[in-house]
Amino acid sequence: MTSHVDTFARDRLPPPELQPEFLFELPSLQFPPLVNCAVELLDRRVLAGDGDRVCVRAPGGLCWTYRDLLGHANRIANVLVHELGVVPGNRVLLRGPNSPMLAACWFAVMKAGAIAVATMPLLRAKELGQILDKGCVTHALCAHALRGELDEAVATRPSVGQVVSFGDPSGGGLEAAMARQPGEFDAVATASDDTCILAFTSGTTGQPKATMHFHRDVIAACRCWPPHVLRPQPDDVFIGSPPLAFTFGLGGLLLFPMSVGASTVLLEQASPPRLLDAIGEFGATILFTAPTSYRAMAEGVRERRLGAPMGGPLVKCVSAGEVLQAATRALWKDATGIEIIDGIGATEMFHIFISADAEHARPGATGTVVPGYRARVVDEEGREVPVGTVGRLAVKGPTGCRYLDDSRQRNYVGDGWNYTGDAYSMDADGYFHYQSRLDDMIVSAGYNIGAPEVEDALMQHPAVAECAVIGVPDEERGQIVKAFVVPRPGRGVGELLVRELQDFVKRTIAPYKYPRAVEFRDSLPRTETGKLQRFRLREGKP
Ligand code: 3UK
Repeated sequence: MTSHVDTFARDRLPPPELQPEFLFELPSLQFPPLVNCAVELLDRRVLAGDGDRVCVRAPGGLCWTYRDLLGHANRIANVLVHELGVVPGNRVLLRGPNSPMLAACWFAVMKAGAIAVATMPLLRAKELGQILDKGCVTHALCAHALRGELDEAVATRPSVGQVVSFGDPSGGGLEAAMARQPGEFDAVATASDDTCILAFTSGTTGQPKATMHFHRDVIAACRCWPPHVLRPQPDDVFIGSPPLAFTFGLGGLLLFPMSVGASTVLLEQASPPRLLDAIGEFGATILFTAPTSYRAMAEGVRERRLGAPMGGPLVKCVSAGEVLQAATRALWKDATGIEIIDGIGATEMFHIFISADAEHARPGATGTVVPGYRARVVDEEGREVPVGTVGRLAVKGPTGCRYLDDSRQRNYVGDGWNYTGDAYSMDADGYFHYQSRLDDMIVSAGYNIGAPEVEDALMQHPAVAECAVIGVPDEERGQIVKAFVVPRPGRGVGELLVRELQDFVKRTIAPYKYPRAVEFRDSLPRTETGKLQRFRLREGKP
């Protein structure tokens, strides 16, 4: 059963034997054959009498209730179907910084039974072109200010039908079309296993992969980690930095707040100083951002009294996307009094599957498996390893990896398990301890050394603002540990500091892990989602 007239996505699902096993053991994960995630999150909220509650806010005074968001989404859905000819199953590219209009576009695509292909604002024509091709995109809705790179990519691709702008100061484009349309739209009765988003992996290497997620996956994500770990309340105010094009941001800043009738603040600009300002201005209670951003914000936070222990309303802080070093957790707690909720998620899994709330957080561990999921650590042959042993992380749950038409499906899924590519160990209490990406494991003179462990040690030194560790080829040892260090402002760099850092690491962790090479840098290469690109350092690129 499907609502899709355009069967592009269904025709490109991985074959059944290469799909992971899906688990629906929780009572809240029993899905009927027909489900539309927008109806669940938006229409039902208004029908249930919450239409006047604040849903989305943005700087400049913009404030939409759930009823407002539904009305805007309905008008856009009418534009898509009646003016742009979108049929269920078409791929609609979305491009814009986080904003209420982008959220309305996302819900419109869901209600029309189409497939949203949200893209990171920083992408250039070349990367957008890869996405247009891979997703065989048929239509696009794009923030006026970001048209340039998209137009360049579309110019050589006649298969992309219309591109419509929103936020055009001349008042034309999508808003004008919306004004011609009614504010009611009956959502397409999508199958629970109709694909509704293509999420491209933020990937630190190689050709982009498109992961496919169904309507039921979106709802499943809302019913696992949020109620069991985050436990948000209807009066919470969510805020944060990850783009809605990143499933971390889509869940944390749009779906999860709406799943409890809370409100969310969408910021076009969420650099650490702006995010700090906005937390205060909007009285945010729940924050989503990445470890680097917590480190940067910790500096400027003290005088602002943001966290509850300091008299501010902020109570919950979520970190994901990259390992949260014990040093960063301590820095943030020191500055705000708040214990960070760490969680590992992946685009392939949609959202977080191992995590711990503030009460159960343990420095140096990501957490325990989220209800609805199973996780284990296995060896090369897929056999579970003993407690305390490092191996490959394998997970399964209600969501899982489906790459669109991609031979790399075999690398991520085996025997029904999803392999995230991370080296982890599990302790006797069931806490999972991140070691490194499997390909960031350094083997030096026969020792296995996880890059993040050395980074964590370095980060505890007062002269270090940021750092990255890689293995570089070495005749004698196979590889040696090399550290790239961004010094704190005002720190003189030179041989003396190199020696000091090396001795410091030797005293902090096992001495054989110390960086034999140290190079100072002004900054480190990162993806738009804040992930360190160690491969770029390995390639010797700046
Ligand atoms: C790494 C972490 C240690 C890990 C994501 C939350 O990051 C997300 O998705 P991506 O596809 O990357 C997945 C990979 O990132 N990672 C993420 N979180 C942590 N490593 N500790 C963490 N807390 O290597 C993982 O395999 O970009 C995160 C929700 C949704 C997401 N898409």
